[in-house]
Amino acid sequence: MTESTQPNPRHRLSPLTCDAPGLRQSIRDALVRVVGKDPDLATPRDWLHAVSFAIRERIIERRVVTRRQFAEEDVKRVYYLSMEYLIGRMLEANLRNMGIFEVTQQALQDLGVDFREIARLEEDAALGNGGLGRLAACILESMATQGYPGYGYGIRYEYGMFQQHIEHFRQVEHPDNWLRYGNPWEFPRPEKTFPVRFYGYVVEHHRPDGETSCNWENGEEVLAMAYDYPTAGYERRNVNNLRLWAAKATRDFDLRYFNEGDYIRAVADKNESETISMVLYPNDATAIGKELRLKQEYFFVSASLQDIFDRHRQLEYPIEELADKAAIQLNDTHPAIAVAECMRLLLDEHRIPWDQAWTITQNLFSYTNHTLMPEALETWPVALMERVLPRHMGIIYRINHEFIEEVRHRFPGEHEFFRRLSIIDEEHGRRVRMAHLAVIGSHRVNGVAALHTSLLKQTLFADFSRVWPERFVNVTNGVTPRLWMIQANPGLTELIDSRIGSDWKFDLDRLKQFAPYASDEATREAFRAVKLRNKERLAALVHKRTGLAIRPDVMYDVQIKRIHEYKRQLLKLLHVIELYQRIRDGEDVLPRVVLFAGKAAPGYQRAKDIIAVINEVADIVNHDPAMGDRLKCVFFPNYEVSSATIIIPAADLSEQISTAGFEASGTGNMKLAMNGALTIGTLDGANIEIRDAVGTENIFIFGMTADRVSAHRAQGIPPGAHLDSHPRLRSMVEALRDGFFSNGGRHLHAEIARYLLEEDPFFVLADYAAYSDACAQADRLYQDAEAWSEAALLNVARMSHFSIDRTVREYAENIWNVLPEPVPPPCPESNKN
Ligand code: B1H
Repeated sequence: MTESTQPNPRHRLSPLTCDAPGLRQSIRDALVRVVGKDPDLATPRDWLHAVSFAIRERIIERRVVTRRQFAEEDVKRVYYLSMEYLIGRMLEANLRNMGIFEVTQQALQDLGVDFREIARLEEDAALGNGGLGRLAACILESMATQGYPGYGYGIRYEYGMFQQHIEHFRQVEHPDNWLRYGNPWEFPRPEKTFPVRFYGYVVEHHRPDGETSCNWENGEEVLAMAYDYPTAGYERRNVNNLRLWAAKATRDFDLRYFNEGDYIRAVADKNESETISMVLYPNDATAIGKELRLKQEYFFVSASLQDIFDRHRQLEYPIEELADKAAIQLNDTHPAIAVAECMRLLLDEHRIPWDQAWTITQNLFSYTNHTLMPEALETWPVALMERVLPRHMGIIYRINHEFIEEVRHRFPGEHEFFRRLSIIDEEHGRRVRMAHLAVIGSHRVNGVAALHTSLLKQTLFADFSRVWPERFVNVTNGVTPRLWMIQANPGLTELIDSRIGSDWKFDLDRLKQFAPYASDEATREAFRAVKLRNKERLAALVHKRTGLAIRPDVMYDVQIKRIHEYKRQLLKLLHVIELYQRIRDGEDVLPRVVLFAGKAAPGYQRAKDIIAVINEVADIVNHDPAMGDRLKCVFFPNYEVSSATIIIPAADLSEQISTAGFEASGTGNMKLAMNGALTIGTLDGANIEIRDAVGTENIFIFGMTADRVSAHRAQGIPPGAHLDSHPRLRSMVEALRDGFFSNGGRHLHAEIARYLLEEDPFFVLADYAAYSDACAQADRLYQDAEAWSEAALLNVARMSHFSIDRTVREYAENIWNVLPEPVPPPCPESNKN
């Protein structure tokens, strides 16, 4: 596939029809001709695949149109490099964005097939851990919706995020073999392969122009093969491409053994190089220093950059203009080796002098930081980098040298400062700091919420921000309203449409027009009816997944996110224990369902213990007759995008209770507020901006601020001291310690109590009293159904700032310098449905 700018007139496209008869025909044809099944014998999964193939034909058609227009119009392209894309199911999202959801349901019904029944058979594409991966998926969708020429690049993991089972209260990980039944949404491109080298050595050549160029020789080569996932913008306009790379053994690699006559070994060994794209590392917000991970990072970066350079060449642009025609966004430091790889390609392949290559590289790249947590900051041992990527290590040394020379000149004599700025950390056994490489190699660095960006400038990148204050900018995260409102919450969507029309779907700012309806009694009543239906839908799913029956007519209080100490699931669990004790003491307590969901990294023992304790407490609470249906505690297993679309619209209260200063942004907080859940949260991440948007009276803010947290840490108060002024808290922690809730895991409960009393690194006990008060405040407001509904509706109407479209526009205008290039909609004859 070349990037031709001259469409051949004989290659005119005649779009497929999107009316019910046309779709019906396509689905039946796909069932027989692509899936290969007699309709009389087809299983629900066969129908799922048939409809998916019928839809993908229509999407790829729009992709061809989009690509042609980009080529004709000479657009600047954006390349988003991310190790993670948490996409979820594709059928319904594609149908809705193609504007053919209802008509396809109709076509299926005509064929005697129930859409819901087949749609739930689709596996989630779970190629990500959490917020960072979901953000990448939202950004791609928004770039397509708004017409930005955006390309996603990542890895086609054979196994995505593990499937979480709960056995004997504990998390057990099962492999996520998501491609088992094949994947109708992908277009394999066996002709699109690039070699990626590892190991070997560097041979230097001194060139006549005084520059030295290098050849990286020997070592091993792996092939990266492209799989394309077309990504449809809302209302069938632009279709962009997500290109995921899979590792394939090269033929050369096999040949070594063939020559030795060991045919069987040659074929069997293919496996080894193909392990590179085998599995997603399931560590959210934690770096892992494994060689395979470094190889994954370089593998997809090298293939992506070769592809980007190739496209630039095919479009016949001079290499010197690369940064005028392309922008590359690094999603955290995971693809930061791209800075060195870009330099390698410019220096060694294109023979560009260093200084010119460096200017191009800096203009090309920008970097998003997603966390300040020290354990998430990637550093690689110099020795490992030297062995796996010897040429890149050389380039990194030179980048570092030139950089330190520059600052030496500007800040003479500040040796301590240079040491802190260096890409090489000399103190922990010589390591390459990837964040430093990313900052030095980019023209812009952004944090993902206002507080996070300001902390970045004060802490992690304080030194860099002295060197380049203008380089650091904030771009607050957002979420796509197409998935998180329109698809997830059709009831709310219909209610909004009935009041303000449907323009808000294209421009979330128009949602503001919905605000006056918060004081309209009929709208509030309709809102409560929608919530109730959403709760019934969730209750049915909870029953199916856990066997537990929950009432739909009580407050749904949810904490749904990765399990992590800093996110403080233990704070919520203590509140469950408080409510339990109060009910046992005969107090009148507002009935509620507390729902937790989230995965723990398999190697993160504390997080796994937290899951076990939640499940054991839940088991006691749920089976105690004294609770009389007033308190249910649910651990919803295997939280993923598709379950989030059911849980979020049913929630009343959104738990965003991280220790202030630790959650870079959060995006679940946005999804929940948009769906009319009230937030109970700390002044952390985007919570602060959510408060500013919805109004302090429509959110429950509590606890220490980030500044207070630092001061409190400095004071060194023993955590147990917080029990002295709070007898209830004492009895709760003691119940835990003494194994009141334990079901065989007595030791575990005692250990969690000890951890809180003696360590409590995230100040659960210090914040408990404030948290409990905020919960009580929420309960009081909930008892006034009208006041609660009003606040909930104001949350919905005032969340427009958190549309991912606003986020993407900020990147486009302030960082990428690209313009949208919307493709005209298909001609009306082919558009009827
Ligand atoms: C976020 C990560 C992350 N921050 C390392 N950092 C990973 C770091 O596999 N790894 O090595 C994986 C993920 N993820 C999250 O990004 C933040 O915690 C959220 O606060 C934020 O909303 C989200 C999107 O910006």
